[in-house]
Amino acid sequence: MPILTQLPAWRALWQHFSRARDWSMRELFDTDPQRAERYWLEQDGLILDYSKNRITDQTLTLLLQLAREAEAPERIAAMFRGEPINTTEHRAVLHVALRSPPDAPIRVGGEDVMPKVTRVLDRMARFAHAVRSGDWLGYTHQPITDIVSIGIGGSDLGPLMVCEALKAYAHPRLTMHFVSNVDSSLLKETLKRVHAETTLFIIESKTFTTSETLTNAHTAREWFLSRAGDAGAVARHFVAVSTNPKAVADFGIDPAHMFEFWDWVGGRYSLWSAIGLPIMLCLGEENFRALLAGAHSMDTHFRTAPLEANMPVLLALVGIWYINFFGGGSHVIAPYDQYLHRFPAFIQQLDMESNGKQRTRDGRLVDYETAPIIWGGTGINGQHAFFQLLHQGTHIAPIDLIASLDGRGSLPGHHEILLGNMFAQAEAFLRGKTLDEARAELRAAGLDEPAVQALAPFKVFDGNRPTNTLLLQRLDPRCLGALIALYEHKIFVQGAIWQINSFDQWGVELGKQLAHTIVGELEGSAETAAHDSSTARLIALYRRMNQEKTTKGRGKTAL
Ligand code: G6Q
Repeated sequence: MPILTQLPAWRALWQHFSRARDWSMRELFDTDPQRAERYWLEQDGLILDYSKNRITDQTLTLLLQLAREAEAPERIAAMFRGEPINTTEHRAVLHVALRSPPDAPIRVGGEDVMPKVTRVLDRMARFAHAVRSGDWLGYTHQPITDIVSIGIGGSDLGPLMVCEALKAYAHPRLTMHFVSNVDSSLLKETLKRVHAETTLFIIESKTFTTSETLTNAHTAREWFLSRAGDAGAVARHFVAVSTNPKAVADFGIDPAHMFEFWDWVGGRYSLWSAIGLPIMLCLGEENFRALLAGAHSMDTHFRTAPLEANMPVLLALVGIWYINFFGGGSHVIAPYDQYLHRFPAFIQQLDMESNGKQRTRDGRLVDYETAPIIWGGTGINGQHAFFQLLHQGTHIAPIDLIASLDGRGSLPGHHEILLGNMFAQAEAFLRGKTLDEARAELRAAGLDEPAVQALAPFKVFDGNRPTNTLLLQRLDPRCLGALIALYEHKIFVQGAIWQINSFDQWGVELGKQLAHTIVGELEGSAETAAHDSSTARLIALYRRMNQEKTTKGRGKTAL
């Protein structure tokens, strides 16, 4: 495997950076009228304007050379061939198979996985149709009105984000609820709003061993049984999505009511699999298939387009330019669309869990930055909050501004204000405001000269702050599918260049192990293990408090 920092392109980029660090984007635009046209790409209903970055043609040439020397194209091909590129878990990485047409075989260890992908998708569609049409009845023969999805992390964020993003397409009778946090307040508040007779619970867990999900699922089942009074009714109200049929059966769900997926689907890449069942229930088969089709179209573009016209590759490379050369440690996702309000959280997991690593695939410690810190929120709200730092803070974070062009579903006048703000912000991040401009503005506002001189420095904006503008033709299932796949592949290309495995998550596994020991100690069922003095004190405090509560008769409440 090549060593990244010894690649000729890496070294050439450092030399190039010694000049590029002082470039002004204002000047780059002033001296190159074709810039916006050149750094513009349209694909699968998405438009990417990446002109407001501190790049030139030469920067891009060198970054593309870096991608080739780091063997990113070989990694991309290996993923699509179904090779076990998740090396620490010895697994293929084939979320792309889940949205692939059924007639093109994709093999994992010699087996064509497409027949089973198609089989599960068809089962999901039949089930979704039965629930949505009202044919699927609860134990008192009433149609389902509420769906409670219980899962966490990758088994929650994707379906939640998509159901929110495509709410405009939701079934009018079905209300979606997502329970992830084991803090019982979330489940309690959810159960207050639903009725056992008309609620369907979907237990979503790849492993079916995750304690948060199983605890919530057990509590939900107790709540249900306390109302239905008949264990036979569970079958009409609980289904599972998992790769682990034995654990599902042990929980008490008939495997006939389990929707399967496979170990070559990573949790954070699983919304396209049976984990997307809440999405299919909410939006219907046709819209779910449109979501898959949009993603597949982006997959085909990613696999076949030349690197220099490849949207995920270009986004990845521009990101690398800041992370590794300018030293930008964070990246902002700012959708100007309320329906996309969970998109930043979804991308946060996708990126930080995939590329938050410090060892290369062959076990060496990296000596360069990897995943940035991903953060953000809806852009228009952000303008009234964290954008201050983005304009005048000391920390420079590239920003993805995302919106849909089509304002037809919007109330009169709203969409223009929304997009007007987004375009204006992008322009302000690019141009900034010089001291002279600030002074002129204050004079024009009628301030006297001493006041102008005193205030003007505070009104200076450096500008030169990078943004990508990403426009969706409209926020529909197809465009959203393409948008999600765009980020999945961008993240993969960055991981490939950094020589890391983007598909394991040992940091997440650690949390699962650590909690296991201490939970036993808090419950009082296990002896206290050797801990540092701070942890031991916290455990002791909890135990003492908990004993006091029980003595005073203020123990745990039932639902
Ligand atoms: C995703 C992660 C993680 C995982 C959850 C839930 O890529 O591995 O977020 O999805 O920990 O795991 P289960 O689906 O096994 O319950």
